[in-house]
This record gives sequence, C-alpha cells and structure tokens, in this order.
Amino acid sequence: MLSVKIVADSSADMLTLDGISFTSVPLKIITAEREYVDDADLDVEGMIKNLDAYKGKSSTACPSPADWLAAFGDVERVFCVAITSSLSGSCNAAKIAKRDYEELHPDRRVCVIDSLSAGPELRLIVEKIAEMVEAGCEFEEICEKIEEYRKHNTGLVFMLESLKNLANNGRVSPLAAKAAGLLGLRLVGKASDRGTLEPLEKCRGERRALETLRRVMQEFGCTGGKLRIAHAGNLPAAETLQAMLKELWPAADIQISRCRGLCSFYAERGGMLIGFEKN
Ligand code: X90
Repeated sequence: MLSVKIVADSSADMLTLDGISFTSVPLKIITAEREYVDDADLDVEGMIKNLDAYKGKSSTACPSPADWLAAFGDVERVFCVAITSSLSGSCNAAKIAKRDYEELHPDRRVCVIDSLSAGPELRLIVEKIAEMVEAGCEFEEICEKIEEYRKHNTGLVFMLESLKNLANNGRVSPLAAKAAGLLGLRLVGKASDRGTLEPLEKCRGERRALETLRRVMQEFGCTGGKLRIAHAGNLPAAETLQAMLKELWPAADIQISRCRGLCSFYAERGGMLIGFEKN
C-alpha cells in the first residue's frame, strides 16, 4: 500500500481529519504590530478582538512553496487542496512544491486541487478524497474524479455583514465593495465559476438573509446531501439555518464549525459560509 496524505491550506478551517493522514498549512494574518499564524495554536476569538480594536492596516499572506513541501512529509502520494487561485497565491505555491517534490523523488506524486473556493467547499473536497482513498481508489483515478466532483457537484454560498477586509485587500471588485458598510444589510453571494466573489442579493436583516441563502442553494442545485456550514462567531445564525435546511431536507448531512483565522478575517464577525453538494 502506498502512503497517502491530504494537505489543505488553513482556508479549509480544518485542523484534523479522521482516518487518514492530514496536515493543515497555515496562511497568515498580518498587522503592523504582529503576525497571526492560522494554525492550531491560534486563538481565533482573541485575534478578532485585537483586530476590532486595531485601527491600522491589515493583510494576509499565503503559504510558501517551502511551507507546502514541509507539510508533505515523507509520503508517496499527496493531495493538496488550496483556496481559490483567483484570490490567493496559495495554489501556485502548492504547484511549485509539487514540481520540487516530484523532481526530488521521481517515484512520488502530488495532485494539486484548485478549489476555486474557500472554507467549507474545501472541506467537502477533502472529505471526498478521504472517502475515495478509504475505498481503495487509485491515485490517478482520484485526481480525475475529484476535479469532476469539485466542478459539478459542489458549491459555496456566503452571507457577509461587511466586506471591509476583502475590499481593503483588493479581493472584491469596487462594485461589490459598495455593498459593504451598509448598516443592517447582509450580502448574500456565491463563489463564481472563476473562483471569485459573486454578489447576489442584499438582504435587510438576518432572517431574510438566511431565507435567501436557502433559496439560492436550491437554485444552484442543492438537494440536501452533504452541507458544511462555517460561521465567523455566529453560531445562532448557523443553527437557525441548519434547522431551516432540515425542514426542507430532513435527511441532509449537516455539520457546523467555526471559521479559523483566515476565513474569520475575511468573512468578518457575523459572516457565514456554506459548502453544499449539488446534482
Ligand atoms: O493569499 C492570501 O493572502 C489569502 C487571500 C484570500 C482572500 C479571500 C478569502 C475569502 C474568505 C470570504 C467569503 C467567501 C468567498 C468565496 C470566494 C470564492 C471567505
């Protein structure tokens, strides 16, 4: 049996995975005063509190090729799952690490998956890879099938109360940024096919936003399979949404988790991301 490992960057909001070797490669959140490494040691709530009080500039940085390479360890087959290449250099760094690793070890293989998404859609991809590995699928077969799964069978929608950090760091178009800072409004949007933020609707109040989320998920082909919700300090909204989705799809497999550092920084307090399966 060839040794296998899954490596995802920290935008996946995952620290561990049951049943198969897994490593998270941290991105960083940077201010003039300090640097937050988005790993298991990060106190996410503490970081958010510090950032709320901090008035200066803040930004983020993706892992380097060396960071990815270090995470590969010493295994024969590696799957990398990276945040959208349209908004981050993480995927490109993983591709460089792949080239170096395969050059160094000609009998080893690395498969890099550009999620064209963030947060819980990466989790769905990671879980699907694990499922196929455990079912005994060949490496090449998984590489092919996971790209199909990502492209045709998963999606991401989100609800944001603020686009401040996304706009300040040039990660949304000026047009989308105009939706930011409007008091009491929530922006509901989705990850576009190109892996960028696509604003869909501005909603007044959280209840409306949650109803809009449920409706757009249906419009995008969600039929209540696996659903992964990641919230940025908004467990009540995540639980309300879970109940609403259960009404529609009683058998849906729904899990709620908290955003780690990178997604908390960009989704901001109150934000929520939902990765879903579609047909
Ligand atoms: O390389 C870096 O410094 C990281 C940059 C990441 C920028 C975008 C992060 C988005 C996080 C926000 C809502 C969902 C967006 C979906 C996009 C496809 C989450």
